[in-house]
Amino acid sequence: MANPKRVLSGIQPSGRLTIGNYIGAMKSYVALQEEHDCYYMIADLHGITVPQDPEALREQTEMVTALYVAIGLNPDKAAIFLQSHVPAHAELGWIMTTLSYMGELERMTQFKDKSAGKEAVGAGLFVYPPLMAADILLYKAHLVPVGDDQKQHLELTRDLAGRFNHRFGETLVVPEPLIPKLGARIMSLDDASKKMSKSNPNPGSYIAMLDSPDDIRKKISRAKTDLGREIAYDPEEKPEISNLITIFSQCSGKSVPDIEKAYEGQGYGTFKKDVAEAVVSALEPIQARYADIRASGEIHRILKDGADRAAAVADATLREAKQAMGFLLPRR
Ligand code: ATP
Ligand code: LTN
Repeated sequence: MANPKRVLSGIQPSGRLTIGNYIGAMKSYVALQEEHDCYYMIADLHGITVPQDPEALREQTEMVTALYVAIGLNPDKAAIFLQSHVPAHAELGWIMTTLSYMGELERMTQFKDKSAGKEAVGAGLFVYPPLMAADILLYKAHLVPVGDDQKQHLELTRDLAGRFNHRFGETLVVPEPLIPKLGARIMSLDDASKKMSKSNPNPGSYIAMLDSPDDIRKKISRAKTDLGREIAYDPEEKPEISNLITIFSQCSGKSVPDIEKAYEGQGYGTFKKDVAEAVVSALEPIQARYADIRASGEIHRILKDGADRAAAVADATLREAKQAMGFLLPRR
C-alpha cells in the first residue's frame, strides 16, 4: 500500500437500500478497499432513532450485510461489522453527546427534516450526530465516504474532534468527507427537489438495489420528466433529466457529454429505456451474488470477524480518550 489511510463509513438498516445509497456511498467503499484500511459498519444503533419493527430490523440488517459483500467488498480486506457489536460506539457516543451544544444539534438539517411536523420526536434523533461522530473518531478515520446529505454531520464531527483535542490534548484525528463529484445526491424519481430515500413511503420514488428488472423498467418509465425534450445535463433548469443522466452515467460508466451527444435529437422515450437497461445490467451481478451470500449462511461469520477487528481499534481509542478526560481506567 502506497499511502494507506483509515476509512470508516456506515449505512442504517432502515429500509431497502437504493441506487442512491449505491451511487452516493457504496461504490466508493469498493474502490477504497484495495488501497486503504477500511471499516464498514451497519449503523443499527442509528437505525432505531426512528421506530423500527424488530423483525424488520433483523431482516434489513442481514440484507445490508449481504449487500456489502454482493457489491464486491471483500471481508478479508475490509472489516464489515454491526455498530451494536462494538459497545465502544455507544460509550464514545455518550461522551460526544456531552461535548455537543444544543444549538449546533438543532441546526442539523437531517434532524429538522425528520422531526418536521411530528408531535413526538425521539431524543435519539436529536443526538444522532454525536453518535455518528463517535463511529468515525473511534477508528481515527482520515476518510469518510458519504453522499452529499452527510456533509453537515461530517462538519460537526470535525468540530467535536477539534474540541476534544483542544480540551483534553491531541487524541483524535480530524476526518475528511469523501463525496463523489457526480452522483453525491441522487434525487427522488417523483420529485427532483428531494433526495432519493429508502424511507420514502412511495416505492415508485426510488429504485431499490434488489428491485426486479421489471420493476426497475416500470419505475424509470414512470419517472417524472421536465418539460421539453432535450437530453441535456442542467441540474438547475432540468433537474429530472439531469438526475436520470447521472444515474445512467454512474451505472454504465459513460460520461455525461457522451450521453448528451448520443441522445441529441432523440425524445425521452428511448433515453428512459436505455437508462433502465443500464441500471438493470449494473444491478444484475450484485443481485446474483446477493442471493448466493444469503443462501450460504456466511453472514454471521463475517460479522463476528469484522466486529473482532473493529473492536480492537475502537477499544484502544476509547481507552485513550477516557484517560485523557480523567476517567480512572480499570486495571488490566
Ligand atoms: P433514510 O432515508 O432512511 O434516512 P438514506 O437512504 O438517506 O436513509 P442512509 O443510511 O442515511 O440512507 O445513508 C447511507 C449512505 O448513502 C450515506 O452516505 C448517504 O449520504 C448516502 N445516500 C443516501 N441517499 C442518497 C442519495 N439519494 N444520493 C446519494 N447518496 C445517498
Ligand atoms: N448518518 C449516516 C449513517 C452513518 C454513518 C456513520 C456514515 C452512521 N454512522 C459514520 C458515515 C460514518 C447516514 O448516512 N445517514
